[in-house]
Amino acid sequence: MLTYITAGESHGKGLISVIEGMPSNLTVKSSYVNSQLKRRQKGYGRGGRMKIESDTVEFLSGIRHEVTTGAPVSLFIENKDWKNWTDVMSPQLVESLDSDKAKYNPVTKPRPGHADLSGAIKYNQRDIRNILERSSARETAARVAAGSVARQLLEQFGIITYSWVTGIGGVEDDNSPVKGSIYYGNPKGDKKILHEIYEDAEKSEVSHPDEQISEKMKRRIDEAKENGDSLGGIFEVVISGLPVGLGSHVHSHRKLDSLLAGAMMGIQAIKGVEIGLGFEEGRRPGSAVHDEIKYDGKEFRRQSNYAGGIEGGMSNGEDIVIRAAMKPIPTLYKPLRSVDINSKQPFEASIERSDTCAVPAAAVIGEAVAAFEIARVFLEKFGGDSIEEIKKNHENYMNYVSNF
Ligand code: EPS
Repeated sequence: MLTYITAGESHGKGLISVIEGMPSNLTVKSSYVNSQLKRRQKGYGRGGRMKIESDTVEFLSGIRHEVTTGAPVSLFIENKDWKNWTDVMSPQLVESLDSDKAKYNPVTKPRPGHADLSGAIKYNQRDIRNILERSSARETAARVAAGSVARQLLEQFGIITYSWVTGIGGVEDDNSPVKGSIYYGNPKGDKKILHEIYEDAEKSEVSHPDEQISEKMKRRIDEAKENGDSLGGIFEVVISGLPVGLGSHVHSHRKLDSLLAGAMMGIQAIKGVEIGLGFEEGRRPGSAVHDEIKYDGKEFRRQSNYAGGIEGGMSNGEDIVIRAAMKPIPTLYKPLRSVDINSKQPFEASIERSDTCAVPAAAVIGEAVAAFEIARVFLEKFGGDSIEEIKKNHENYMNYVSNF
Protein backbone atom coordinates (compact mmCIF):
# COMPACT_ATOMS: atom_id res chain seq x y z
CA MET A 1 0.00 0.00 0.00
CA LEU A 2 1.22 3.50 -0.82
CA THR A 3 1.92 5.54 2.34
CA TYR A 4 4.18 8.34 3.47
CA ILE A 5 5.27 10.01 6.64
CA THR A 6 7.10 13.22 7.22
CA ALA A 7 9.61 14.19 9.89
CA GLY A 8 11.29 17.44 10.83
CA GLU A 9 10.82 20.64 12.78
CA SER A 10 10.22 24.17 11.54
CA HIS A 11 13.65 25.45 12.68
CA GLY A 12 15.46 22.10 12.73
CA LYS A 13 17.98 21.01 10.13
CA GLY A 14 15.34 20.14 7.58
CA LEU A 15 12.30 18.14 6.60
CA ILE A 16 12.08 14.57 5.42
CA SER A 17 9.37 12.59 3.62
CA VAL A 18 9.56 8.83 3.30
CA ILE A 19 7.28 7.22 0.73
CA GLU A 20 6.64 3.50 0.90
CA GLY A 21 4.98 1.55 -1.92
CA MET A 22 6.10 3.51 -5.00
CA PRO A 23 6.45 1.09 -7.93
CA SER A 24 9.75 0.72 -9.75
CA ASN A 25 10.65 2.26 -13.11
CA LEU A 26 8.75 5.49 -12.61
CA THR A 27 10.59 8.57 -13.83
CA VAL A 28 10.73 11.10 -10.98
CA LYS A 29 12.39 14.44 -11.59
CA SER A 30 13.66 16.71 -8.83
CA SER A 31 12.94 19.70 -11.11
CA TYR A 32 9.25 18.73 -10.99
CA VAL A 33 9.27 18.52 -7.18
CA ASN A 34 11.14 21.84 -6.97
CA SER A 35 8.61 23.62 -9.17
CA GLN A 36 5.83 22.51 -6.79
CA LEU A 37 7.86 23.55 -3.75
CA LYS A 38 8.32 26.95 -5.35
CA ARG A 39 4.58 27.29 -5.95
CA ARG A 40 3.97 26.55 -2.25
CA GLN A 41 6.23 29.41 -1.24
CA LYS A 42 4.53 32.09 -3.28
CA GLY A 43 1.55 34.20 -2.38
CA TYR A 44 0.74 37.73 -1.33
CA GLY A 45 0.76 38.14 2.45
CA ARG A 46 3.54 35.75 3.42
CA GLY A 47 5.90 36.83 6.20
CA GLY A 48 9.67 37.17 6.60
CA ARG A 49 10.43 33.46 6.70
CA MET A 50 9.74 32.97 3.01
CA LYS A 51 12.53 35.44 2.23
CA ILE A 52 14.93 33.12 4.07
CA GLU A 53 13.82 29.80 2.58
CA SER A 54 14.13 28.68 -1.05
CA ASP A 55 12.96 25.09 -0.86
CA THR A 56 14.63 22.48 -3.01
CA VAL A 57 14.51 18.71 -2.70
CA GLU A 58 17.35 16.24 -2.36
CA PHE A 59 16.52 12.60 -3.12
CA LEU A 60 18.15 10.42 -0.47
CA SER A 61 16.95 6.95 -1.50
CA GLY A 62 14.73 4.86 -3.72
CA ILE A 63 15.64 6.73 -6.92
CA ARG A 64 18.61 6.16 -9.22
CA HIS A 65 19.23 8.38 -12.24
CA GLU A 66 15.72 9.83 -11.91
CA VAL A 67 14.01 6.41 -11.91
CA THR A 68 12.42 4.69 -8.89
CA THR A 69 13.77 1.29 -7.84
CA GLY A 70 10.78 0.14 -5.74
CA ALA A 71 12.68 0.87 -2.49
CA PRO A 72 11.37 3.52 -0.06
CA VAL A 73 11.75 6.98 -1.57
CA SER A 74 13.13 9.52 0.88
CA LEU A 75 13.25 13.22 0.23
CA PHE A 76 15.08 15.95 2.13
CA ILE A 77 14.42 19.68 2.21
CA GLU A 78 16.90 21.85 4.07
CA ASN A 79 15.70 24.60 6.43
CA LYS A 80 17.90 27.56 5.61
CA ASP A 81 16.75 29.20 8.87
CA TRP A 82 18.43 26.33 10.79
CA LYS A 83 21.69 28.29 10.87
CA ASN A 84 19.95 30.82 13.15
CA TRP A 85 18.64 28.08 15.45
CA THR A 86 21.41 25.47 15.62
CA ASP A 87 21.94 25.74 19.39
CA VAL A 88 18.30 26.09 20.38
CA MET A 89 17.21 23.21 18.13
CA SER A 90 20.28 20.99 18.49
CA PRO A 91 19.49 17.29 19.01
CA GLN A 92 22.77 17.11 20.99
CA LEU A 93 23.41 18.61 24.42
CA VAL A 94 24.68 22.17 24.12
CA GLU A 95 26.66 22.99 27.26
CA SER A 96 26.50 26.75 26.77
CA LEU A 97 22.71 26.73 26.92
CA ASP A 98 22.66 25.65 30.57
CA SER A 99 24.88 28.52 31.64
CA ASP A 100 23.48 31.03 29.18
CA LYS A 101 19.74 30.92 29.71
CA ALA A 102 19.37 34.10 27.72
CA LYS A 103 20.08 32.08 24.58
CA TYR A 104 17.50 29.50 25.49
CA ASN A 105 14.20 30.98 26.47
CA PRO A 106 11.63 28.24 26.95
CA VAL A 107 8.31 29.19 25.39
CA THR A 108 5.73 29.29 28.20
CA LYS A 109 3.07 31.47 26.61
CA PRO A 110 0.58 29.43 24.55
CA ARG A 111 -0.89 31.23 21.55
CA PRO A 112 -4.69 31.00 21.13
CA GLY A 113 -5.61 28.99 18.05
CA HIS A 114 -2.34 27.00 17.99
CA ALA A 115 -1.49 23.48 19.11
CA ASP A 116 0.59 25.07 21.91
CA LEU A 117 -1.47 24.51 25.05
CA SER A 118 -3.18 21.20 24.26
CA GLY A 119 0.13 19.80 22.99
CA ALA A 120 2.10 20.98 26.05
CA ILE A 121 -0.39 19.34 28.40
CA LYS A 122 -0.69 16.13 26.36
CA TYR A 123 3.09 15.62 25.94
CA ASN A 124 4.05 17.02 29.37
CA GLN A 125 6.24 19.78 27.94
CA ARG A 126 7.28 22.88 29.89
CA ASP A 127 8.85 24.35 26.76
CA ILE A 128 6.09 24.84 24.21
CA ARG A 129 8.74 24.95 21.48
CA ASN A 130 8.69 21.14 21.62
CA ILE A 131 5.12 21.32 20.30
CA LEU A 132 5.11 24.37 18.04
CA GLU A 133 8.15 23.31 16.05
CA ARG A 134 6.32 20.26 14.72
CA SER A 135 2.81 21.71 14.50
CA SER A 136 4.15 24.53 12.31
CA ALA A 137 2.91 24.59 8.74
CA ARG A 138 6.56 24.49 7.66
CA GLU A 139 5.99 20.71 7.61
CA THR A 140 3.75 21.09 4.58
CA ALA A 141 6.84 21.52 2.37
CA ALA A 142 7.50 17.81 3.01
CA ARG A 143 3.92 16.93 2.05
CA VAL A 144 4.20 18.88 -1.18
CA ALA A 145 7.40 16.98 -1.97
CA ALA A 146 5.70 13.61 -1.38
CA GLY A 147 2.64 14.70 -3.35
CA SER A 148 4.88 15.78 -6.22
CA VAL A 149 6.19 12.23 -6.57
CA ALA A 150 2.61 10.90 -6.56
CA ARG A 151 1.65 13.44 -9.23
CA GLN A 152 4.40 12.18 -11.52
CA LEU A 153 2.88 8.72 -11.26
CA LEU A 154 -0.66 9.97 -11.95
CA GLU A 155 0.39 12.11 -14.91
CA GLN A 156 1.62 8.95 -16.67
CA PHE A 157 -2.07 8.00 -16.77
CA GLY A 158 -3.44 11.42 -17.77
CA ILE A 159 -4.56 12.36 -14.26
CA ILE A 160 -3.86 16.04 -13.63
CA THR A 161 -4.29 18.05 -10.42
CA TYR A 162 -5.16 21.74 -10.32
CA SER A 163 -6.00 24.28 -7.64
CA TRP A 164 -6.82 27.93 -7.12
CA VAL A 165 -7.97 30.21 -4.36
CA THR A 166 -11.68 31.06 -4.43
CA GLY A 167 -11.90 33.37 -1.42
CA ILE A 168 -9.73 35.34 1.01
CA GLY A 169 -11.13 37.00 4.13
CA GLY A 170 -14.64 37.07 2.65
CA VAL A 171 -13.62 38.43 -0.78
CA GLU A 172 -14.90 36.04 -3.43
CA ASP A 173 -16.74 36.03 -6.74
CA ASP A 174 -20.28 37.08 -5.80
CA ASN A 175 -21.59 35.86 -9.16
CA SER A 176 -20.39 32.29 -8.70
CA PRO A 177 -23.30 29.83 -8.96
CA VAL A 178 -22.03 28.07 -5.84
CA LYS A 179 -20.64 30.29 -3.10
CA GLY A 180 -16.92 29.82 -2.71
CA SER A 181 -16.50 27.94 -5.98
CA ILE A 182 -14.90 28.74 -9.34
CA TYR A 183 -14.94 25.43 -11.17
CA TYR A 184 -18.41 24.19 -10.73
CA GLY A 185 -20.46 21.61 -12.53
CA ASN A 186 -18.34 21.56 -15.67
CA PRO A 187 -18.85 18.17 -17.26
CA LYS A 188 -15.77 16.16 -18.20
CA GLY A 189 -14.29 17.18 -21.53
CA ASP A 190 -14.08 20.82 -20.56
CA LYS A 191 -10.34 20.45 -20.12
CA LYS A 192 -9.58 23.73 -21.86
CA ILE A 193 -11.69 25.71 -19.44
CA LEU A 194 -10.12 23.88 -16.53
CA HIS A 195 -6.61 24.52 -17.76
CA GLU A 196 -7.34 28.16 -18.55
CA ILE A 197 -8.64 28.82 -15.04
CA TYR A 198 -5.48 27.26 -13.67
CA GLU A 199 -3.15 29.29 -15.93
CA ASP A 200 -4.91 32.53 -15.00
CA ALA A 201 -4.79 31.67 -11.29
CA GLU A 202 -1.07 30.91 -11.54
CA LYS A 203 -0.46 34.46 -12.79
CA SER A 204 -2.21 35.97 -9.76
CA GLU A 205 -0.33 36.68 -6.51
CA VAL A 206 -3.35 35.34 -4.63
CA SER A 207 -4.01 32.46 -7.07
CA HIS A 208 -7.42 33.72 -8.17
CA PRO A 209 -8.08 33.65 -11.93
CA ASP A 210 -9.86 37.02 -12.01
CA GLU A 211 -7.63 40.11 -11.94
CA GLN A 212 -10.15 42.42 -10.27
CA ILE A 213 -11.01 39.95 -7.54
CA SER A 214 -7.29 39.30 -7.04
CA GLU A 215 -6.74 43.03 -6.50
CA LYS A 216 -9.61 43.15 -3.98
CA MET A 217 -8.08 40.21 -2.13
CA LYS A 218 -4.70 41.91 -1.99
CA ARG A 219 -6.25 45.08 -0.59
CA ARG A 220 -8.07 43.00 2.03
CA ILE A 221 -4.73 41.43 3.00
CA ASP A 222 -3.12 44.90 3.21
CA GLU A 223 -5.92 46.05 5.53
CA ALA A 224 -5.52 43.00 7.74
CA LYS A 225 -1.76 43.55 7.92
CA GLU A 226 -2.20 47.21 8.88
CA ASN A 227 -4.57 46.15 11.65
CA GLY A 228 -2.17 43.48 12.92
CA ASP A 229 -4.66 40.84 11.91
CA SER A 230 -4.58 37.71 9.73
CA LEU A 231 -6.90 36.20 7.10
CA GLY A 232 -8.05 32.76 6.05
CA GLY A 233 -9.91 31.73 2.94
CA ILE A 234 -11.17 29.00 0.68
CA PHE A 235 -9.39 27.08 -2.07
CA GLU A 236 -10.53 24.56 -4.63
CA VAL A 237 -8.70 21.47 -5.88
CA VAL A 238 -9.80 19.78 -9.12
CA ILE A 239 -8.43 16.47 -10.36
CA SER A 240 -9.23 15.48 -13.93
CA GLY A 241 -8.74 12.29 -15.92
CA LEU A 242 -9.68 9.71 -13.29
CA PRO A 243 -11.11 6.40 -14.41
CA VAL A 244 -14.44 5.29 -12.96
CA GLY A 245 -14.22 3.06 -9.88
CA LEU A 246 -11.36 4.35 -7.68
CA GLY A 247 -12.21 4.00 -3.99
CA SER A 248 -15.07 1.81 -2.83
CA HIS A 249 -18.56 1.93 -1.35
CA VAL A 250 -17.96 -0.98 1.03
CA HIS A 251 -16.17 0.62 3.99
CA SER A 252 -15.76 4.09 5.39
CA HIS A 253 -11.96 3.87 5.25
CA ARG A 254 -12.02 2.87 1.57
CA LYS A 255 -14.34 5.65 0.38
CA LEU A 256 -12.53 8.10 -1.85
CA ASP A 257 -14.40 11.10 -0.43
CA SER A 258 -13.54 10.01 3.09
CA LEU A 259 -9.83 9.69 2.20
CA LEU A 260 -9.75 13.04 0.43
CA ALA A 261 -11.63 14.85 3.21
CA GLY A 262 -9.29 13.34 5.82
CA ALA A 263 -6.22 14.41 3.87
CA MET A 264 -7.55 17.95 3.50
CA MET A 265 -8.52 18.24 7.17
CA GLY A 266 -5.05 17.00 8.05
CA ILE A 267 -3.48 20.15 6.59
CA GLN A 268 -2.63 22.70 9.29
CA ALA A 269 -5.38 25.32 9.78
CA ILE A 270 -8.04 23.61 7.63
CA LYS A 271 -11.44 23.70 9.32
CA GLY A 272 -13.89 22.67 6.62
CA VAL A 273 -14.04 20.51 3.48
CA GLU A 274 -16.68 20.19 0.76
CA ILE A 275 -16.90 17.86 -2.22
CA GLY A 276 -18.90 18.92 -5.27
CA LEU A 277 -21.84 21.07 -4.23
CA GLY A 278 -20.93 20.31 -0.62
CA PHE A 279 -22.98 22.20 1.96
CA GLU A 280 -25.16 23.59 -0.82
CA GLU A 281 -26.66 20.09 -1.21
CA GLY A 282 -28.29 20.57 2.16
CA ARG A 283 -30.21 23.55 0.79
CA ARG A 284 -31.49 22.12 -2.52
CA PRO A 285 -34.10 19.51 -3.43
CA GLY A 286 -32.82 16.22 -4.87
CA SER A 287 -33.82 17.17 -8.41
CA ALA A 288 -31.36 20.08 -8.27
CA VAL A 289 -28.53 18.01 -6.82
CA HIS A 290 -28.17 14.65 -8.56
CA ASP A 291 -26.37 14.36 -11.88
CA GLU A 292 -28.42 12.67 -14.58
CA ILE A 293 -26.74 9.82 -16.48
CA LYS A 294 -26.47 9.57 -20.25
CA TYR A 295 -24.69 7.22 -22.63
CA ASP A 296 -22.93 9.06 -25.45
CA GLY A 297 -22.36 5.98 -27.62
CA LYS A 298 -18.95 5.34 -26.09
CA GLU A 299 -19.18 5.88 -22.35
CA PHE A 300 -21.47 6.74 -19.47
CA ARG A 301 -21.40 10.44 -18.62
CA ARG A 302 -23.08 12.77 -16.13
CA GLN A 303 -25.02 15.76 -17.47
CA SER A 304 -23.64 17.90 -14.66
CA ASN A 305 -21.03 17.39 -11.94
CA TYR A 306 -22.71 18.45 -8.73
CA ALA A 307 -21.37 15.32 -7.02
CA GLY A 308 -17.81 16.53 -7.59
CA GLY A 309 -16.82 13.31 -9.35
CA ILE A 310 -17.61 10.95 -6.48
CA GLU A 311 -20.73 8.83 -5.92
CA GLY A 312 -20.94 6.13 -3.26
CA GLY A 313 -17.32 6.68 -2.27
CA MET A 314 -16.08 5.89 -5.82
CA SER A 315 -14.86 8.05 -8.67
CA ASN A 316 -17.54 8.25 -11.36
CA GLY A 317 -15.21 9.42 -14.12
CA GLU A 318 -16.07 13.12 -13.86
CA ASP A 319 -13.61 15.66 -12.44
CA ILE A 320 -13.08 15.49 -8.68
CA VAL A 321 -13.92 18.86 -7.09
CA ILE A 322 -12.87 19.57 -3.49
CA ARG A 323 -13.02 22.83 -1.55
CA ALA A 324 -11.40 23.52 1.79
CA ALA A 325 -11.61 26.42 4.23
CA MET A 326 -8.51 27.65 6.02
CA LYS A 327 -8.80 29.56 9.27
CA PRO A 328 -6.85 32.81 9.68
CA ILE A 329 -3.30 32.15 10.91
CA PRO A 330 -3.44 32.39 14.71
CA THR A 331 -0.12 34.22 15.20
CA LEU A 332 -1.27 37.84 15.23
CA TYR A 333 0.47 41.16 15.60
CA LYS A 334 -2.70 42.28 17.37
CA PRO A 335 -2.30 40.44 20.66
CA LEU A 336 -4.87 37.93 21.86
CA ARG A 337 -5.16 37.15 25.56
CA SER A 338 -3.78 33.94 27.01
CA VAL A 339 -2.25 32.55 30.23
CA ASP A 340 1.39 31.65 31.00
CA ILE A 341 1.69 27.91 31.75
CA ASN A 342 4.11 28.48 34.66
CA SER A 343 2.89 31.63 36.41
CA LYS A 344 -0.76 31.02 35.43
CA GLN A 345 -0.91 34.79 34.94
CA PRO A 346 -2.72 36.32 31.97
CA PHE A 347 -0.62 37.99 29.28
CA GLU A 348 -1.17 39.43 25.85
CA ALA A 349 0.60 37.36 23.19
CA SER A 350 3.88 38.97 22.13
CA ILE A 351 4.48 40.08 18.58
CA GLU A 352 6.07 37.39 16.45
CA ARG A 353 7.10 37.09 12.84
CA SER A 354 4.20 35.62 10.91
CA ASP A 355 2.28 35.44 7.67
CA THR A 356 -0.83 37.60 7.24
CA CYS A 357 -2.34 35.15 4.77
CA ALA A 358 -1.15 31.77 3.47
CA VAL A 359 -4.22 30.60 1.53
CA PRO A 360 -2.42 30.47 -1.88
CA ALA A 361 0.16 28.14 -0.29
CA ALA A 362 -2.60 26.03 1.26
CA ALA A 363 -4.12 25.48 -2.19
CA VAL A 364 -0.84 23.98 -3.45
CA ILE A 365 -0.65 21.79 -0.35
CA GLY A 366 -4.25 20.71 -0.98
CA GLU A 367 -3.26 19.61 -4.49
CA ALA A 368 -0.36 17.59 -3.12
CA VAL A 369 -2.27 15.72 -0.43
CA ALA A 370 -5.19 15.05 -2.78
CA ALA A 371 -2.81 13.70 -5.44
CA PHE A 372 -1.26 11.39 -2.88
CA GLU A 373 -4.67 9.94 -1.89
CA ILE A 374 -5.61 9.48 -5.55
CA ALA A 375 -2.30 7.70 -6.18
CA ARG A 376 -3.02 5.47 -3.19
CA VAL A 377 -6.41 4.29 -4.52
CA PHE A 378 -5.02 4.15 -8.04
CA LEU A 379 -2.34 1.69 -6.95
CA GLU A 380 -4.87 -0.21 -4.84
CA LYS A 381 -6.83 -0.80 -8.04
CA PHE A 382 -4.05 -1.26 -10.61
CA GLY A 383 -1.32 -2.34 -8.20
CA GLY A 384 1.87 -3.92 -9.38
CA ASP A 385 5.53 -3.67 -8.45
CA SER A 386 6.71 -1.97 -11.62
CA ILE A 387 5.17 0.79 -13.72
CA GLU A 388 4.99 -1.64 -16.67
CA GLU A 389 2.82 -4.04 -14.68
CA ILE A 390 0.53 -1.20 -13.57
CA LYS A 391 0.20 0.08 -17.15
CA LYS A 392 -0.97 -3.36 -18.27
CA ASN A 393 -3.50 -3.60 -15.45
CA HIS A 394 -4.76 -0.12 -16.22
CA GLU A 395 -5.06 -0.79 -19.95
CA ASN A 396 -6.90 -4.02 -19.33
CA TYR A 397 -9.41 -2.29 -17.04
CA MET A 398 -9.93 0.63 -19.42
CA ASN A 399 -10.71 -1.84 -22.24
CA TYR A 400 -13.15 -3.61 -19.99
CA VAL A 401 -14.86 -0.32 -19.01
CA SER A 402 -15.22 0.79 -22.62
CA ASN A 403 -17.04 -2.47 -23.41
CA PHE A 404 -19.28 -2.39 -20.35
C1 EPS B 1 4.50 29.08 10.76
C2 EPS B 1 5.14 30.25 11.13
C3 EPS B 1 6.07 30.95 10.20
C4 EPS B 1 5.74 30.58 8.78
C5 EPS B 1 5.77 29.05 8.70
C6 EPS B 1 4.60 28.50 9.43
O1 EPS B 1 7.41 30.54 10.38
P1 EPS B 1 8.40 31.28 11.40
O2 EPS B 1 7.89 30.95 12.77
O3 EPS B 1 9.75 30.68 11.15
O4 EPS B 1 8.32 32.73 11.07
O5 EPS B 1 6.61 31.17 7.87
O6 EPS B 1 5.72 28.61 7.38
C7 EPS B 1 6.85 28.15 6.81
C8 EPS B 1 8.06 28.28 7.34
C9 EPS B 1 6.66 27.53 5.51
O7 EPS B 1 7.63 27.05 4.91
O8 EPS B 1 5.49 27.49 5.07
C10 EPS B 1 3.63 28.38 11.71
O9 EPS B 1 3.68 28.69 12.92
O10 EPS B 1 2.85 27.47 11.30
